[in-house]
Amino acid sequence: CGTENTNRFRMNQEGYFPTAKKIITVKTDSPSKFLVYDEEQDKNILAGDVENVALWEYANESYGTIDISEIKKEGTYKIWVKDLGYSEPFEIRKEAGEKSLLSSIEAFYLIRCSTPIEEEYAGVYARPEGHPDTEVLIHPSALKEGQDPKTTISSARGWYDAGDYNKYVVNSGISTYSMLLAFEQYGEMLGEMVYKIPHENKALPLYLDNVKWNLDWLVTMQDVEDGGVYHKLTNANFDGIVMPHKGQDNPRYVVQKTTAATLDFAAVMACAARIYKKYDEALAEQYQLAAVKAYQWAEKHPAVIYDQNKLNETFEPKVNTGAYDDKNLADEWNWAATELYILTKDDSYYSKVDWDKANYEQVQSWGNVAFLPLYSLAHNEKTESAISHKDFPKVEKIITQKADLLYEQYKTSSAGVSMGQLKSDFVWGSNSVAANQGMLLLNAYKLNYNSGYIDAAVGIFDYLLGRNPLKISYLTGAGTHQVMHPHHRISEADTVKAPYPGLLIGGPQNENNEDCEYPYDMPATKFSDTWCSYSTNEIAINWNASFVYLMAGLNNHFSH
Ligand code: 9MR
Repeated sequence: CGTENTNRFRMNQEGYFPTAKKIITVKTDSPSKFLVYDEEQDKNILAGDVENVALWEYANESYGTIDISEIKKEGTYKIWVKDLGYSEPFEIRKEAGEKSLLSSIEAFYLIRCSTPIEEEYAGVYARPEGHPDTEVLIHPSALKEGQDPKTTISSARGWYDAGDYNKYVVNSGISTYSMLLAFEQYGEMLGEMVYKIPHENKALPLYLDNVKWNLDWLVTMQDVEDGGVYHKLTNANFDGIVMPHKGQDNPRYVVQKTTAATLDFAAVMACAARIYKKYDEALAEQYQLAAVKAYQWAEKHPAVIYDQNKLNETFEPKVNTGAYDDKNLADEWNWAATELYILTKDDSYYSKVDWDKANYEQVQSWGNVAFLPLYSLAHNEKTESAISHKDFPKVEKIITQKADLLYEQYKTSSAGVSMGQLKSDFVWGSNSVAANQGMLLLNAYKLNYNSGYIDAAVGIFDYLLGRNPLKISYLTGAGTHQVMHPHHRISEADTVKAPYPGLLIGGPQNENNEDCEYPYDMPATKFSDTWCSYSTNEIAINWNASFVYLMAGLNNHFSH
């Protein structure tokens, strides 16, 4: 039957759900026949044609798709293609998505700030407490008139944003929301799962208790006097490669209140109030008050944009860490107003929403949250009879139109994936574009139960777990060809060889890589599994949270 030529085959390295669409991709220039070999039965059980053979423009390689969906029996299989030989073995199993879901949720424990990470839960990844953040200075950009520059606030807890040790409200906003929406929609399943995470507030399901760690920090970022929210909590400069409990002599600051941070905060607090109310009314009330106050501040300061260069011209110390400098706030206004409207049913919030002002060309990201209020509204409209709006058909249409486009890309591409069919998919953090496409598709599925949307979302899971040009699993600790050297300070500085598990790294892009040498140069292949590549190999909470959402939706659909 020919020799092994495993380099030609791309597959989901965690396996395939028995009842899902199952696509394997093969690097080839010409259409040919395939066979599927079943290891248990020691025979070929299916034959077919390699389809869609064509150039994948952004990888500059030619691929074809192999559809083996009709095999539904759990087991271990290989593909054989004429002239190419055998693939590596792969699995069909009901638990194909379990490790990805569990580990990506548990990762949000491992990256906690202000607490020791316990061996009981984290095993070899246990570590002493990082940044307590109980005495954080107010940066001169945020000092009020006459305020003592030595004033400190306590701003403990939260998740480290990424490979660095800072905490940014804008990025925390979309991350926390994605985690919360997953619970709102798949809470029954997420509430039943067993996580290696300590349980603090027993009134809450452990999943929500885990997310609360970040809400606890977010709450402290609001100036309770006026309701405004600081843009970030940060060192003046990025740290070296040190563990978080070391090198804490550098002062930490909360920096300038901005409208983006304040609106994102308002949206997340309103969403949290609605979800936590069922379990802890006092907590929900606190979140609601915080949201209302933040929104009021934003109304009084509608356009305070974060501009780090300008800030550094005016204030000392200069701040050189992540900017998250969103300049277009139409989407943040829609988001905050919608979440407050859903929570309070007060139409004066909804009257501020203008769907036509936001941009839906790309799926959600930290800088464009246009789709998030649509998800919340669509979900709550379906589940809560009290919310019913004349705009609903429009909301539904914006979501399903985008899903139809993604499905079309998935269906017609030689790569069998919606991701990467547009050049604009390959931005910094391209893997979150993929995961967020999955989140959009799953939300669209809830509206009209079009099973093609689920197929395309499965394609995203495949892509992230190895069915990609580089044949690499972008989730640490999962798959057979794993990322090993993410730009993650703790993983680099600790003594454990393998990085923290459950972290989705940023992914390939070729627009902004001044950090390293790269073996390939195309948008879909410019990637390096090295510490130096912060532009393709860093981890970040917003990327992880979109992946948690995707895996919650798929596990709920296929294994629950
Ligand atoms: O995800 C951010 C990406 O969209 C930007 O292009 C990039 C450069 O500004 O910054 C990314 O966010 C980083 C943040 O600024 C600091 N912590 C690490 C984040 C992930 O790389």
